[in-house]
Amino acid sequence: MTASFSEHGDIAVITLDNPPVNGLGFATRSGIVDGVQRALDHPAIRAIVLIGSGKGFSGGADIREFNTPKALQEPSLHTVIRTIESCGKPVIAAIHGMAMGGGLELALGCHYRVATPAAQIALPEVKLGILPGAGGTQRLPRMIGVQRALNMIVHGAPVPSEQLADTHLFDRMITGDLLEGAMAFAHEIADVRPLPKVRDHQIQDTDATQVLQAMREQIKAQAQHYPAPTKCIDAVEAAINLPFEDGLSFERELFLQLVQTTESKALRHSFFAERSAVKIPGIGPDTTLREIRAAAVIGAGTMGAGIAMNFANAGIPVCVLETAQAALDKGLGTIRRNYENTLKKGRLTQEQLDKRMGLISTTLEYEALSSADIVIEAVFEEISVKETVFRRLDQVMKPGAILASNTSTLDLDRIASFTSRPQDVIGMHFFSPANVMKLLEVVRGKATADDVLATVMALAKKIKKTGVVSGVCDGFIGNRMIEQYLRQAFYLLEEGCLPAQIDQAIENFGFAMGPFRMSDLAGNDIGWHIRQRRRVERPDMVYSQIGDKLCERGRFGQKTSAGWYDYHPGDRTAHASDEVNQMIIAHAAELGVARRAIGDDEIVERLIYALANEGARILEEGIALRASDIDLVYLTGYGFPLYRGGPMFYASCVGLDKVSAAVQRYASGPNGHAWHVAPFLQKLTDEGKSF
Ligand code: T1G
Repeated sequence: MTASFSEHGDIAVITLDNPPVNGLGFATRSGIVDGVQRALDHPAIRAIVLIGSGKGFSGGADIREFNTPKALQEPSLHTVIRTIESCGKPVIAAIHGMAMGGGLELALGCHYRVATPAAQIALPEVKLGILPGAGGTQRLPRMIGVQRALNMIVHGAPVPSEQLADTHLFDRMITGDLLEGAMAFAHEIADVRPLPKVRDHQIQDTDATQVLQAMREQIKAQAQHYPAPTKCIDAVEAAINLPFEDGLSFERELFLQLVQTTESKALRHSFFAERSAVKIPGIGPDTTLREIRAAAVIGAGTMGAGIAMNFANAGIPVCVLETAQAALDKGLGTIRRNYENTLKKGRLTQEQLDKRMGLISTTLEYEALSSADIVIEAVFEEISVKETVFRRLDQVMKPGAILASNTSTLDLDRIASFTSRPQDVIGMHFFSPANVMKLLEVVRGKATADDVLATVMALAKKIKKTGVVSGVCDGFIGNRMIEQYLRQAFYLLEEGCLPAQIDQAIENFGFAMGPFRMSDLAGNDIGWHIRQRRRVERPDMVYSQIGDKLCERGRFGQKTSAGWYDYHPGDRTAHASDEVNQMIIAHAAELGVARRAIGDDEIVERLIYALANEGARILEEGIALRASDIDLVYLTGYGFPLYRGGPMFYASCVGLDKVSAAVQRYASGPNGHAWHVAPFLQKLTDEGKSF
């Protein structure tokens, strides 16, 4: 049973015991109701304490049950709360660790609440695209006031229990043993009648209308793509204006609307995707990890400097090596400037800045790195340069040190072969700017040892990165897919579009940045070099020449104040370029292509299905462990809109039959040679499945 019953003299104790977070799944809900009934039937019992074992009180409803019959199977959370609230004996919620979502709503149904300090109190449902659906929007404002309740419900952020000690939410803060404190409190109130019910509290706030209006203003921007925040406000408004039961019904109605939305399903998908990514088949969570006490970075360029900051931010000493003092000074200057910008924004104190700078040392000598537990190479993307570096590292690094490469396109197995210890070699592909972008592709070589992989995945979490395991292939997961996306973008220019139209269509879809603004930011010459290499290595990968023509004019993007767009110095605003537009039209004429008007729908289909189709190949080759890992790469590294869940989730929502039919259609259209339905996509389509 995931909710146990025990008697301590005249006090009954119901203990939630459903690891890892006491999710209020069906069995737990049943256990609570049974426990309350047992306490009621037992004449000697005078009060009931409800307490959580393990991490905390409860992390809320069991999200895994959502959109399944179990979620609503009686006793529903509503029934549990009603049973407690109408119980003839006092029920005290004893909270430690966390009381979140349905967990907090369960506590709000109790007659009393006691808590230890530093317990995380939250109604985070809005972050899953829903709202508190078991009375939280009706009861919390009655306990802590409209403004504070609205902030917690609309933003979903946790508040430490001691910050709520001044409200009616907690009847007592317990600093000693929680269970003892709760039972002592139970004896004090055992005979108090009438039993206090949160629903009987009146909302006193005289400024409630202004507070609600101000919050509606505040969330206007996100309201366009996320329906939940607005409905959170509507539910709190009902708590102010409607009788309690009516407010409860209204909240329930809104919850049932939201839980069916694609946005909510996408947000829940992302929640679990982040937690699944750390699971590697065949490598258990009890794998012994290598100790990472000190790190080293080879290269103090943009990437190397950013990578070093990640370690300093996590409190790990890091030594940066360069070939010349000037390069070191420049790199350290970049790091200091980045920290000072954060300081100016008030997100860093001077003391923190000094501490972090103090953790970063520099050297010109490889020997100085020998005691580091991990070294990450971030030098020029040229295999001969990598070879020199890794042969040198193999000579100086201590046995057991992890040798990581930040390469984004080169063969990691080949890099590993430059050392005598390929089992210690791994890829850590950061995304620029490395100190900002959350995504870290962790590239597992053929020889990479399991404990090295597990260590780097744990290190990713420690340096606040979202680690996703990738196998070795050209472009790993993200860049391999983005290449098909860009191929389509170039072909669309030939066939009738202009950069601004394509970018606008993709930004309306929800990407932070369309392909051409993104390429101008990253540098068009990067893709240019890759295409030149590709022409030799992968003759099957035929591109439109339009991108090369752009680069032949030296239009590399923002760094040359001219790319697909024109830029004014010091201003990142992209201005449509007549020169480029004329170049595109002339290029199509040279090819004899009759340009045509192309709708935004086709633009979005061709770019996003190109991602999903290549993602299907990456799955069938085992480069990615699961489709949600691919989604995570796009959600955390490429600005894919969170409310659409990632390219694979989005394709599944559209329906793989529609996606594969569209791919077939494009395969018989202009530049159809670039389209081949991935066998795995076809297989899932034939079986009526999704990713
Ligand atoms: N349901 C199911 N599984 C959950 C879960 C939940 N609510 N919360 C966490 N897990 C799993 C998670 O997938 C992972 O599983 C493990 O627990 C540890 O999680 C009616 C309907 C509570 C702060 O949104 O914020 O109540 O990968 O790694 O870092 O209004 O989990 O190990 O197999 O995150 O210590 C509202 C979501 C639900 C809270 C703990 N509640 N969870 O953080 O551990 S909706 C939430 C969290 C609701 C009612 C509505 C965090 C945490 P695995 P973890 P952690």
